Amino acid sequence: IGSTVLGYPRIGPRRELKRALEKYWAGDLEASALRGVARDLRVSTWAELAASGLDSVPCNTFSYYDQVLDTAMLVDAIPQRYRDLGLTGLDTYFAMARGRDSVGALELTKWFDTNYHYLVPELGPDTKFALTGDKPVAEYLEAKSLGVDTRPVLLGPVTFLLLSKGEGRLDLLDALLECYAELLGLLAGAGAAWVQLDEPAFVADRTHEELEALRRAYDKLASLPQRPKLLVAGYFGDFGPALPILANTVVDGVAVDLVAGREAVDRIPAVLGLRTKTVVAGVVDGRNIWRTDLSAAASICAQLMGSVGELAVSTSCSLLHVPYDLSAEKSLDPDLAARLAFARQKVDEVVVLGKALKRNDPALVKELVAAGEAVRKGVEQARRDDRVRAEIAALRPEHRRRAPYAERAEIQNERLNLPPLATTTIGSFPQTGEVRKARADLRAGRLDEAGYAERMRAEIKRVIRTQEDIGLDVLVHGEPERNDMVQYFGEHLDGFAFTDNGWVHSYGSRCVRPPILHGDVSRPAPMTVAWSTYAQSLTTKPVKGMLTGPVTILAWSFVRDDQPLDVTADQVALALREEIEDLEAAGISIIQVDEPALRELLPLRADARKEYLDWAIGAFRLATSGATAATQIHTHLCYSEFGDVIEAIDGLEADVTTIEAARSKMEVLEDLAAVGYSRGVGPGVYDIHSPRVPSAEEMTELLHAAVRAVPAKRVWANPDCGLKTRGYGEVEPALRNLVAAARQVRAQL
Ligand code: THG
Ligand code: ZN
Repeated sequence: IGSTVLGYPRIGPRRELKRALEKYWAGDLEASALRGVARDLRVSTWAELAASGLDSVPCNTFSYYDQVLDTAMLVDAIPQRYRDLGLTGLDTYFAMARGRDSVGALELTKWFDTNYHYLVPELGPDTKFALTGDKPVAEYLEAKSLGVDTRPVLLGPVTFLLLSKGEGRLDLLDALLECYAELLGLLAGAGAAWVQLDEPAFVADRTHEELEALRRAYDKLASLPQRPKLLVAGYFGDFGPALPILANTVVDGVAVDLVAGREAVDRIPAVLGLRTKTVVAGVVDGRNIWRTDLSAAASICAQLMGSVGELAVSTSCSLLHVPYDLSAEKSLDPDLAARLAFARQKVDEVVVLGKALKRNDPALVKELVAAGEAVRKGVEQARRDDRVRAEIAALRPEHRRRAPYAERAEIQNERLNLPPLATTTIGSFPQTGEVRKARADLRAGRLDEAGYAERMRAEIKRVIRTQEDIGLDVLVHGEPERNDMVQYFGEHLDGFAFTDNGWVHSYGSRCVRPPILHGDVSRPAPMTVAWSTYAQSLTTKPVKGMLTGPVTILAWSFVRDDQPLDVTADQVALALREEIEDLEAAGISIIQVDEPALRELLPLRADARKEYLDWAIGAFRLATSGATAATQIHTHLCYSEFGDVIEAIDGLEADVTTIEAARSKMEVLEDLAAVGYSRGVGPGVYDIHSPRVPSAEEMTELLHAAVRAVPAKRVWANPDCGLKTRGYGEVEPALRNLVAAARQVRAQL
């Protein structure tokens, strides 16, 4: 294999696929034209990777929507309700991804600890796998016809089952292996020398039964008479016990993540089975955007070389999680740009490493050493702020502690005088065409700062009037000034930088542009105070201040890797602490600090979780504990199942926690009660991820369920997330129903 990458971005260097998909869905593009755009993207990716000098180029890394959904389609795991729609293959696929008419989409959830989301296949006893698709074979042949002999990448069968939902899904392994066996036979027949099977589920803790399933799967696939060589890839952490298991099968190679799973370097030489296998060393970080210290990476490879069959070099995981090309960036500070590598640059790093390992070329060795020195020097030149460092050094436990809750609750109740089941929203209101246009006009210079602020104030006024008219108890300013809840704060803090085109795939056609957290963080000026105080000046109802928490800011940024994350989190927390102080001084009585990504960064292996939660909770508390007892601190959590981190939610010590629960039917309340959570809680009673307007009756029922689990004076009535992605046509009636529901339940108390 020599040198390779485990995968590549697919949305297009200018988001061509996003545009084509959205046009196709709107009915403005033919299926054939969409296929043409997809083909062009595949062709240019293969051409670029082949020309870069990689020894092995991956294929089947393209997807119209999601690689897990592709796998479900490949093996005919299509739930009956989608078949019944009677659509073409492509439209059935999109119906599963996005829903169609009255048929909802498959569930969307986080891909391991990344900000990418995959669709969860639904399996059951009725599932009959059959190899009905040919996407991997077709892509392999398509590349071959262009003169590029590629390595098809498949989601491995065991990880596919583990990521799916359905009782007894592992019982389906043998049937699924039949499909994989048939597919491997076809790929061998087409000429594929290697196939990559991704099994990232095994970098998380797995039961004995699951590890046995892995052994069984690869014993079976490796014993096929006619098959390509098999490379099994584990990434986002250390392969752990899966490594010796795979080493004892007759698969031909394993790809290991030596960035997130660096510990494996010392264990590999002791795994005797690897002495006859190819080990693909993932030494170039596939998830972050810093240049690799190539001399350090080369010495890791050198350390492994004698103790494995063939040593190859690669990225730690697919490059899906980084932007395409640094050379598209024209406005980055040159000193910072010199420290960065996006997907295209990481390919070059892998190629250089691969060459250096093959021949003992002094010029290449010099290049590696120079690259290593440049990286280390760049890190030393990172923005340093001695004031921030002194503050961090001076932190004491009392900086993370507020007055006791009972005391806070009494003062806050007196100050706010809210009814039981107080109604509120999570923060954002629909982003109208005018708001987006104002932002675009500001960026393009068609609108000056003053004109922009004028438009934003007009929007805030409209949002406040709307909420008063609906009769909500606690109002928000609606966040028209925010493009993204992390990007906005990054733009207002020192120590962050922004890209023009650094898009990273989030799900489907959606992308985010993570800020780059490259130096010590501080707050040069208030970030939200003007908007919040303007909104508060328009009403006698309390207006919530709205901030994004330190963990979420880290999770959704590219973060410096030259110091521990907890130090960086505390720096962000100190900046937020100053913001809270300013909001309080300006008369804001309720401040919400959102942490939707709290669960996302939870380590995949249980033994690392406590350490993470300690610093994550510590950073949140550092941000919020400067608030006086009279200020009510809210937090908001969403996008995850929170069962694993319920105690941590209690540990945040927020006065009120609003949490996505419309779908899980209030179970989260029982979970919270079980760990002794005794503060305010707003279980979302309106699922904003669906365009459906919930009736007052159904929200009344959910609120009744809530007051059975928690005393009414601690319950809040709110939607389960921000309203940014919805339209006013749905939001207004839904919020009116919400207020009616709360009033009705109150009347019956
Ligand atoms: N911000 C960031 N990460 C996130 C979310 C977020 N991860 C989890 C969740 N929310 C993902 N959800 C979305 C929802 C919408 C979009 C992206 C991620 C989205 N993106 C626009 C697009 O692709 O067209 C681009 C937005 C822009 O112009 O900045 O709509 O809220 N960081
Ligand atoms: Zn949310």
